[in-house]
Amino acid sequence: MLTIVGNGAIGNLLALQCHHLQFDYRIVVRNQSPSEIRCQTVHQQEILRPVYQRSSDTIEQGLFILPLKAYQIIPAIGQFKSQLSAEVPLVLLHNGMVDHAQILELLPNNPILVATTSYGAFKPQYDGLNVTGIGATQAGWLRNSDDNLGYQQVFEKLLPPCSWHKDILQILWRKLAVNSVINPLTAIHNVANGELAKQPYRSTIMGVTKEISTLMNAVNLAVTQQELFANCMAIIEKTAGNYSSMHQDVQYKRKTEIENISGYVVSQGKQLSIPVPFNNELFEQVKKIETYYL
Ligand code: KPL
Repeated sequence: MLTIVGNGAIGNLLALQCHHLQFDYRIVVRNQSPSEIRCQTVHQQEILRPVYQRSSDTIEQGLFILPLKAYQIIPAIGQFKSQLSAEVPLVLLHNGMVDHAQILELLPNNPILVATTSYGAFKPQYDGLNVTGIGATQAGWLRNSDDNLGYQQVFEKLLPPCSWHKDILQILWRKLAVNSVINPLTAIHNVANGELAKQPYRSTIMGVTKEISTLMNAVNLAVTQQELFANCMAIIEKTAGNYSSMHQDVQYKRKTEIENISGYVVSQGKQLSIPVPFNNELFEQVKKIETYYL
């Protein structure tokens, strides 16, 4: 049994995959949710009739997946903590960074898996799901227990191909660099990801990636600025036609994940006494945009 928290785009995509794989799943929701979801995947159109569960029931077994916005992760763990038995493995699936120390303290015994995916999905309307790109998933355990191989085999079928990493922090920081470049720049300039390949953005992308490589090296994560820069440019090219999640958040006047992306870089810069003016500037600009509508 898999429990999926919330019916965001990735939550619904996971439900659809469970349906295809004939995995027993529930989506935990607080509010009235659509009985049918019209799904447009890369290959076909289909109707998903999701299985829902009210948020008050106890969760005793199976993966407990949190495909949420980064700023919703810790409040959700606080909310479900008393309903989760200590053996239930959690899967944190989000953009940006969250405070892992706080999560490990909130849940002192549960196995915790962290994953990042490049699948593209959005909800064109309340009862719709558009899957815009088949991506790949990278995962690793923040806290493991000996008998989690079975869970690992289930998880890797959900958003394949899935690669496993002992040093998941390295992966999360590299994804953070991609998000720190693409998300704020596309939101501020109101452009699709591909526009960022143009010359005027180059010096900012160089600056943002230089600062993040310096921070990574300071916390003993081996990387070069050139690697981060090349990886960002490759993702810009690969997702050229897409609008980033932050661009969409701004367009629909929703809270963005800027605190967990550029904001995280800024807070690490302060903690390590490393100046991060490029990231700080992007952080301030997105915060300013948010103040117009939040
Ligand atoms: O993860 C993304 C996002 O939009 O949040 C990227 C990789 C930038 C793709 O758009």
